Amino acid sequence: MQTLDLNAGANRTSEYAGTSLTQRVPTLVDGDFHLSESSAITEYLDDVYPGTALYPTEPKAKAHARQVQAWLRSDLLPIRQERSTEVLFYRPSNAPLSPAAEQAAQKLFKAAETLLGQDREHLFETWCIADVDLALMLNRLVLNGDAVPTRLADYAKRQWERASIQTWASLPRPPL
Ligand SMILES: N[C@@H](CCC(=O)N[C@@H](CS)C(=O)NCC(=O)O)C(=O)O
Repeated sequence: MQTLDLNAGANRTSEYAGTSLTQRVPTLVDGDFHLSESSAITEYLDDVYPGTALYPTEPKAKAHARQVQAWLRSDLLPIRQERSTEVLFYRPSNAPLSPAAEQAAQKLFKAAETLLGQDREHLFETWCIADVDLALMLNRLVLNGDAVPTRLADYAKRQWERASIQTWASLPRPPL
């Protein structure tokens, strides 16, 4: 695995452009095959490599997992803006949530509660990559100290304890 310093523009070099159509991270390099866009990467890895399944195999559950991922990446913009990933990797924000972000948070909680019910450990029968997306969105709030229903905060914290997530979360990062 190779990390890039985005603040230093390492993704805008011609060398990186040669491997990444989008010049964004993440990009997978698998031999002479190059692929950007995280959902495309996880679907490719699931199709090609054995090991821990990233998506449910049952078609309807798989479609719902993709639905969760696509929704979280295209909606809830005020949360993504006001609780950026700096909250996850560097430090909390001390600005209160705007009314628009509060509204987005309520929408997120309602959807997460519907998906998880009262007692589910994961979104589907077993862990899948959409659990990471949902936990990441919730943790923008949880790790910042914003109010999150206990059931959802517990789910997000548990998901964050997963070894692979901890490996990723504790990668060295350049100072801000
Ligand atoms: N839709 C893309 C988004 C990727 C993305 O936003 N990457 C950011 C870092 S989290 C990035 O590379 N930013 C640098 C830039 O756009 O110049 C995906 O899911 O992979």
